[in-house]
Amino acid sequence: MTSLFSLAGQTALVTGASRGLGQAIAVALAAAGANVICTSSTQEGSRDTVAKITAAGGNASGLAADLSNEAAVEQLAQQALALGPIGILVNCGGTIFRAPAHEFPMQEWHKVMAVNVDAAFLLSQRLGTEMIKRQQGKIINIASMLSYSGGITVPAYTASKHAIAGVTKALANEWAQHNIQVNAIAPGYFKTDNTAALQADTARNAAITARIPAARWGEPEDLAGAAVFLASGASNYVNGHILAVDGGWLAR
Ligand code: GCO
Ligand code: CA
Repeated sequence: MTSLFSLAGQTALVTGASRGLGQAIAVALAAAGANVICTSSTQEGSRDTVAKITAAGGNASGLAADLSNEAAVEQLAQQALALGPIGILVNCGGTIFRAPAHEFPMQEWHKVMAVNVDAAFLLSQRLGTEMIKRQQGKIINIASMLSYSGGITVPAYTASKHAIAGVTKALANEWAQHNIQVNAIAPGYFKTDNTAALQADTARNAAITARIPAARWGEPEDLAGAAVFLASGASNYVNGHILAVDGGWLAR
């Protein structure tokens, strides 16, 4: 059973690995035996994550790319592929911008879509092409509770998270025949930088906590099991699924 979940001998690329959910996922995949390429927007970004993995006896390295820049994403894909076959891609890098819809700046709209959707699609396409040649691969996208509902003053983020859920299913449909499993994790409300504004807002914090059946916010480590499952052979017949890890939020 342990071997079913083992990632030994695999290389994983995790975007947004400098902190928060991406860091926890990178650490979890490394603990399951993967060699993890941690990417972040700056050179220093993934240092902390690489150090954590190395200190725990795992293997990791870092690459930098601004996911809002298509040419940089293309370059990241080529740099990563030059390091050897990549069997696992986790598209975790994301951004959020908060403003009411009637005054939402289009520049921010395009940036959110570029990072949360375009970069994930382009990396999936480039790494997926190599996975098709090897007839093996795992792609994990990070969806959201806002893949299901509209959110409050985060229209671009909501659009991007509905879109990434669709991309997950579209790629799963095309690539399942190549033994590539494309799935997503939909985190509930987690204590990360993304939700800092919500945690700090006493009323919203209380409202959010009140509707989580588990009665607490998620900690990044709560994603470890789902990430390892979807990256491993244990999920070889799971395709196009969006796995909510939300303390029951969607069930309420
Ligand atoms: C919000 C939050 C969400 C969370 C998360 C929920 O404004 O409602 O920031 O976007 O970050 O994605 O799953
Ligand atoms: Ca937004």
